[in-house]
Amino acid sequence: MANHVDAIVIGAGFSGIYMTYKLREEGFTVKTLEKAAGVGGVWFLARYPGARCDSDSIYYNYIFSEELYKKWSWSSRFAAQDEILSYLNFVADELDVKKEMQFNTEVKFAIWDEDQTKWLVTTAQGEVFTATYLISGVGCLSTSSIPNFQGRESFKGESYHTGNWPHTPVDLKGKRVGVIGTGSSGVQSIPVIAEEAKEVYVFQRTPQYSVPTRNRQFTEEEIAQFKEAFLDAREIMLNSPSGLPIPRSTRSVVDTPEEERIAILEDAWEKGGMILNNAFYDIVIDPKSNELVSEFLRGKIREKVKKSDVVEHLLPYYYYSTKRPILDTNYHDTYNQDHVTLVNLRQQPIECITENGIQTTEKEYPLDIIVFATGYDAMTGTLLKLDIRGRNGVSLQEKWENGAKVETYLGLGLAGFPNFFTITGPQSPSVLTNVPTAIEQHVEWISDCLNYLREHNVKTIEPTVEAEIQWSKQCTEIANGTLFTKTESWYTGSNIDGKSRDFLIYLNGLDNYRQLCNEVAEHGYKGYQLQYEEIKA
Ligand code: N01
Repeated sequence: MANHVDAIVIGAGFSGIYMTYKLREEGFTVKTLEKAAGVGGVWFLARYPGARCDSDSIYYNYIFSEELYKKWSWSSRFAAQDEILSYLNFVADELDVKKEMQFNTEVKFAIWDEDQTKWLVTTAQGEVFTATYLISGVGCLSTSSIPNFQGRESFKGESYHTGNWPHTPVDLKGKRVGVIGTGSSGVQSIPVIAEEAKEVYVFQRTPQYSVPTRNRQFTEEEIAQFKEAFLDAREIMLNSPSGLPIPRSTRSVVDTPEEERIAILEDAWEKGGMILNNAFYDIVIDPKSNELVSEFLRGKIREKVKKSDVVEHLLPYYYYSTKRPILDTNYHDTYNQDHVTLVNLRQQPIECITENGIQTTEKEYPLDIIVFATGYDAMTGTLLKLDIRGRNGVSLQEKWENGAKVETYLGLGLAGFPNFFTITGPQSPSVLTNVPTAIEQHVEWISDCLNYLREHNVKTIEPTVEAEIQWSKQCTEIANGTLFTKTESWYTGSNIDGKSRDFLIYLNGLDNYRQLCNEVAEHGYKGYQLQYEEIKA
């Protein structure tokens, strides 16, 4: 049949590239449909000034192949967006997967055909494909969100979202630029925008803790050393909770004597990167521990910001690390510059966007450019937009009650949606790990699963309702034992107006999760129901 393949993969980012390769190598036919004009996923789209990875580059890559790893050399400790995009193109070319990919093709609708036991996939461009398996590689942060500011359309200047930045340079020179939002994207972009713009206005709702990246260029010798140490580093990454070569910490903040605690925090601060938030095991568990670390980080902000009337507005008081930890280069120092103005939205909320700029309850800020660094409809946003319908035509929106009741099994599959898999889906470790490592684990598990189905003449696989309920309950219980659920963040869905609050990340670590997934497979896909092909006599 025309346009029929064994598997359709949605998205050509980190997930889609590896999934496509893996299945093709296992002898399955694959078609990968990607909305954008090239590979890269979020790294194709988020081209804002200062966009940079905040996992160490030497770990923010595929580790399944030593040969592939050794062919690529990162230029600096934290790679910029264009280098990561080049890397993903390099991998896609090395693995020769672009021939399985169709770009500028947006999946709009997918429905399970009960009679044919196939997925029927329709694109916005009007093409129809069928596939035995449907695999989502859409990522957790791929639907950018602009809050519904009144009057947004009336603004006469330019406006951009960090997650959907133009492919041609935006000229900021001599311009008055307003940035709304101080998450990772805002914090990375504000110092870079301030280097060029004439005036910068930062519209901040919640101040942020931040740790320096300590980014620097690598030397030839260092690159050679990383490559030499690859196998050892990979071993630790595969067995660590974060997917980084940082073993699980056994140290408690409160139980560590003050002098030693400060020395550990200072050392992590000097080293930069994600070391600090991984230095103790109880930062997101014990409020007292959290407060000690939070106060340490507030102290750093007080040291950096010289303007006494500004610094108080920049001090965060939420539990550190319960919003995604942020790394920065010169973020807080930027407020020492006279052309940078902090607007505290807790004191003067945005009333509307006008023709000329942003109107708060206190005044109008005239602007030439507005940058929306307002984040993403994370975890479920993109999946819910796709219009996926399982058995009996039931949509994902209906199953998940429009986000009010999200349940999955292992973040990998859904009851009522046969032969459907979600790479880094809700309730898997996903964004609380080094994401490429989590992606590899899912891709390999899915690929093994499809091999098993082929070898055992299994027609369909889907989680049982009971397994899904148990898994979801377990994820919620683990999350409720932490401070994560006590903070408003995109982790909990509270960044999107009207979105239900839920914590959709499995928090017991990638190491434990990997083991659980392996056990499920070893026990003949425990928690799934399998429907076998009828063998004709
Ligand atoms: O988005 P965010 P992001 N009025 O949701 C504010 C990944 N990432 O794009 O905190 C005013 O974190 C909102 O305020 P508040 C990374 O996982 C990775 O920055 O809700 N303000 C917040 O300040 C990251 O965590 C890299 O009070 C409003 C900001 O907008 C994730 O993407 C780089 C508002 C949104 O922050 C998302 O980061 C960049 C409103 N109505 C991103 N609504 C790497 O380096 C929202 N805000 C790998």
